[in-house]
Amino acid sequence: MAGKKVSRTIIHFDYDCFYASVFENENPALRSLPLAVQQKQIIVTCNYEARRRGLRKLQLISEAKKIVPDVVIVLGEDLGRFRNASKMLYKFLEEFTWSGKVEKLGFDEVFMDITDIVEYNIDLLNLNDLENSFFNTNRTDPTIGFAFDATGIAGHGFPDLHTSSPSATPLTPEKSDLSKRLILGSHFAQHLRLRLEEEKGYTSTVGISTNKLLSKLVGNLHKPKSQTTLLPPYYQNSGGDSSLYVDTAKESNITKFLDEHEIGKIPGIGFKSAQRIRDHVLSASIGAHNRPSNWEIQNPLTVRDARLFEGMGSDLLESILGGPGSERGIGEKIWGLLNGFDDTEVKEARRIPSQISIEDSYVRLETMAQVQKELRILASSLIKRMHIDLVEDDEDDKKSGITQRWMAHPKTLRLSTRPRPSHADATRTRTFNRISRSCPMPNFIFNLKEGIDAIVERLVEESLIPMFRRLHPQGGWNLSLINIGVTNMVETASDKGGGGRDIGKMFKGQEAILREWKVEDRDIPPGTILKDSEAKSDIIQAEPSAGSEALGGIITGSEDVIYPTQNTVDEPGQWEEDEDEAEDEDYEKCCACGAVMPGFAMAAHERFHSLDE
Ligand code: TTP
Ligand code: MG
Repeated sequence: MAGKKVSRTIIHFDYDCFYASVFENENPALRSLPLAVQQKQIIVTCNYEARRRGLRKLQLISEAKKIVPDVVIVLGEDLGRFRNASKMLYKFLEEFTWSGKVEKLGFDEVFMDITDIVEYNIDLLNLNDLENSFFNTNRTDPTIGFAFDATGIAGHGFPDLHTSSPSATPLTPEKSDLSKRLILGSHFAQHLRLRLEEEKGYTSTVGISTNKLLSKLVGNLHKPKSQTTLLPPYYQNSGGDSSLYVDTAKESNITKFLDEHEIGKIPGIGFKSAQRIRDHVLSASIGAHNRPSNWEIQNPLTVRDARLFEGMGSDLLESILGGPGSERGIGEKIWGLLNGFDDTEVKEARRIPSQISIEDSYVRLETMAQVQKELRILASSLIKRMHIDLVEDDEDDKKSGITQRWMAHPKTLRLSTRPRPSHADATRTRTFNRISRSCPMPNFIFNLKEGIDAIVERLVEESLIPMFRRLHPQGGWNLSLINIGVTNMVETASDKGGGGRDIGKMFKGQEAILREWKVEDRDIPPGTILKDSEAKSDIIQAEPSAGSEALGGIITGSEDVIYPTQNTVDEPGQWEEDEDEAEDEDYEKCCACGAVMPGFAMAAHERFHSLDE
């Protein structure tokens, strides 16, 4: 361990058959039945009773009914219940951290950095009586916590101590600081898992290690209702001299564990990057001529084969993956991931989302009347969502009659669309680009006295339609998606009694502040109001995004088909690199996770990947 920083203890939660569990918690009678959650014609997930009887995720409803005729099917198009459950569970876990470092990935995964709690409890260990240890979960009350046996880990380990060679020594706290941290981390993880099950009714699968990458991956080894700790020895350096990864790799369980994975399964290595690495490494041995399309996808490449390929390292990866538009330092980053190195922090829990956006996809949207109608629907959802996420009760202000206040003001309004390419430029790889326009947020949106309908009407007429016209100055468009979002959040002062906290006060005296939010009929030049992170995505910009045109194939009749899956897209999961790829006619492979499903299910699946709060 040549790392500069103290090694962290990170745990990763993945709730078991999440959507199905949400329904089971609403109606416990469902627990003992085979239960499947439907979106479109697909089972997006099913409970373990259904899995035991042969059903699986992303199966066609028609197939599922053949296999388990008495399967209970519930509709999962309304994402509200999943979002709420996800938030509730996240808040529950957050209560247990001291650092506040709890990060959601999508609806059903959570990372926690428990380094501080674990360190604190290591100091409390009585090395003479490890079997009767007590884990203190509350610094201010030494009686709160749980008893545990600190002579070994809770749950499974990798390598599996029961099946590996006799030379594999059990993990004991005497061995190293890392051993202690992992033992304590595993017991704390188990405690959280059981509390989550007992108090909230959700089972989960957990991974325990020293970074996000490893904890997420190692958890997958034992599902469901289980946990796995990646056992020492760990050898890796902290970056910089990347040649050391290979030198010390031999005895490391990190390498042993990662080496068996296909490179596309490593979070952080996107679909296209994985394809390029496969292409490079496999071409060298097989030869590049006459390869069918999708050749790289069908030819897996393990982390080991990539890592040990001649000349492999940051520089070679940079030459394979770098270039215009690529992330800076991509070679070094990916080389780190192949060696189990990931120094990304678990982000602190946010009270306020960094953006809120609502979108819907369409078979075809090609008249202004249709667009206007859709903008109204989306704007209404957006404003309701803003009220839920950004407005709180203001206990202090009962006298003035204003009982609510904005916790944050988004300063930018953004409209994005995804036009379909015309037939002439539609290609087999079907890359769809989003285009966007942004403008400062109009201040009437913050009015809490006026009804939502009136605000929606003004927003559509005064902001969204003018933005839309500038985004599509010429006719002849045909849209597959519209997204409206608010970004650039500015938190209002949280000290009670501070000025400028609610809109009533602002309307009275804060012209200067409001001026900033006034709508002007112009685009924001890059770098003025937007922060760096937003500047990247706000001005007209192309974002590659997975294709959904296969939807058109199964929906006939009205051309103005609106899907009931209108969606809140808050912060996209950070490990997704969405690029587009079409497989054969009936089935498509997801660019982000590799799941294969009928083409028409891809749009819903794509939105699933962009779910987050
Ligand atoms: P997963 O964690 O992939 O699945 P899961 O939690 O249902 O099952 P597991 O026990 O194997 O972890 O996804 C989380 C939820 O996201 C899942 O319950 C349903 C939803 N989902 C979609 O809506 N569309 C999809 O394509 C997939 C894969 C999942
Ligand atoms: Mg899950």
